Amino acid sequence: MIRMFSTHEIRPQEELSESLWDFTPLEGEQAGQTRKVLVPGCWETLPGLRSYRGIGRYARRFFGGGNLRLEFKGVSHTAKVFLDGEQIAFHYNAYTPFSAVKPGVKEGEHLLEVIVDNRFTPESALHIPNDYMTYGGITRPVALERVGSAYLEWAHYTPFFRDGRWHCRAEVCVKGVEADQPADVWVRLRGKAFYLGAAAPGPKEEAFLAAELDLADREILPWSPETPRLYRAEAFLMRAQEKVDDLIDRIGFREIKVQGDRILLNGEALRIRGVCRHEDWEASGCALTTAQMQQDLNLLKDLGGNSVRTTHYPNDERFLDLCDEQGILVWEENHARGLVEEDMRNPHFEEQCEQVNREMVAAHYNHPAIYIWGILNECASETEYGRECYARQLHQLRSLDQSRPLTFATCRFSHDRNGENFVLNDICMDLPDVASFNMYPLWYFDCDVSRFLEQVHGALSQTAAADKPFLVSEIGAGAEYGYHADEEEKWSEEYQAAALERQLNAVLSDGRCTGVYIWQFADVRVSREWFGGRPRSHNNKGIVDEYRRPKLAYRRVREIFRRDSL
Ligand code: ADA
Repeated sequence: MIRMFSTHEIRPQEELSESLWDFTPLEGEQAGQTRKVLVPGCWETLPGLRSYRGIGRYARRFFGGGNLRLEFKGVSHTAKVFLDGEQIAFHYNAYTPFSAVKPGVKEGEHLLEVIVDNRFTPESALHIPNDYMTYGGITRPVALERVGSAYLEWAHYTPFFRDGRWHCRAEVCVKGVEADQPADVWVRLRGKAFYLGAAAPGPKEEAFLAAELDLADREILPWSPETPRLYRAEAFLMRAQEKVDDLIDRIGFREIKVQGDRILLNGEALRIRGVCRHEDWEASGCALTTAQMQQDLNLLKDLGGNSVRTTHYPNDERFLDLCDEQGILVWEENHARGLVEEDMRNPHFEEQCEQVNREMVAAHYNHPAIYIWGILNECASETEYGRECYARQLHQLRSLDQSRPLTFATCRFSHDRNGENFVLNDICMDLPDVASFNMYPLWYFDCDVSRFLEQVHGALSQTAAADKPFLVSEIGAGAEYGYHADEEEKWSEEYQAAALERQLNAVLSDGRCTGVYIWQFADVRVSREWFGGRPRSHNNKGIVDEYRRPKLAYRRVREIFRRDSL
């Protein structure tokens, strides 16, 4: 399944995933040995390859012809795509989609090959050894499409409320494949068709059209977490009175605004009870099935939670679709975790971040569930060079999307071992719309949580973020599933449950706080190469383990979140 709904009725689309491909590791003990594997998937789930970091070749045949467009929703982490032996695409980064078009392909059987690389090399600035796994493989769906002389690359919809009613601005990108007569560009929303104009982009060129859609005579129900109403929005191209291409999406009418220290959704202040979540399950690596995604959301809802932070990268679109449908608010962030200045000075860093930001917004713009974009989790926001990077990326995101606030999760502060004498070292607090802090009182240091929050607020009040909304973007403690001991003993389920109880009670009773994200939802594998490693090679701060078995903390969080939601 590529999305939770069909994105085309006119453009022929076939899913090439949910099928067997030939997979061959090209290095290591199994080099050259080919076997059948299911795509999407991670090679770490295959016997003998649990720790394989290297290059692999995926191949399958398909029938087709004409102007072919291949869309990969995610390959981890570098992909070279070959059609009948000719390279047609190169893409870096596991977490954003990419596509390739090959015009004039002869009807018949063709060979598609993808060379996938998950090694940590100097060319890779964002995938580095880290506190989560960079898996290997074609980890998200693959679609094969047939397009005409031009096709719809994307269509973005921005709902806004003005003069007592809903409006929507549509912006469409048409991409050219072959020279042709202009095509008429239309959008249909709430049963009304709107003409945007004619487009005739040359081969590989793009044409942009935009219009404000007058919906005055249509009933529009807003999208909210309680009533997540979605409407179908259909962009299409016409030639000689005939539809020749289409792109279907779903939108929700809602506006996000920052007012004083609150984040408002359609005028109502948000209260976040969230979890930080990696795309990671023991049996699947990062290539989750739709059922696993929904299982995570079932647990979140059972907890009384209302939000997910997509730590630390853009997520699979099916997951975002599920959040749209169920009113789960999403903090989606670009891909970067814990980079110090030296990492950020990697000559590829800037260009690779710029690309993730661009691809993330282009692909996920229409999801009403996404209420905020985040960048650069715990990177060097305490240095002048880091500040330049933060400023540049926030500027880029603002130019791509003016409809959502921006934030980043910082940990650039220092304090004593007991959490006293807090000093804020972050020099970027003037840049985001929302100030977000990752903090670990009762885990990495011992301190009364409310006392620690007081110190954070005290330091923030001296900065340009004094009156901005404030989020605790991470808080939590570790526990090994099944390890029971005294409540005072770290790594026991008892300790984690008691720590989270104290942490959450303090944060949720702090009137200045818009909400909290627990670090983290589930235990995840960490890359072996990441400095000292972690017990079991997992980050064990999940309130469920990697099989989704609840720890004691789960029940405690459930009581607190449920009480808070009343
Ligand atoms: C950081 C980081 C997370 C994780 C966490 C931890 O705040 O953002 O990715 O590493 O710490 O478990 O220490």
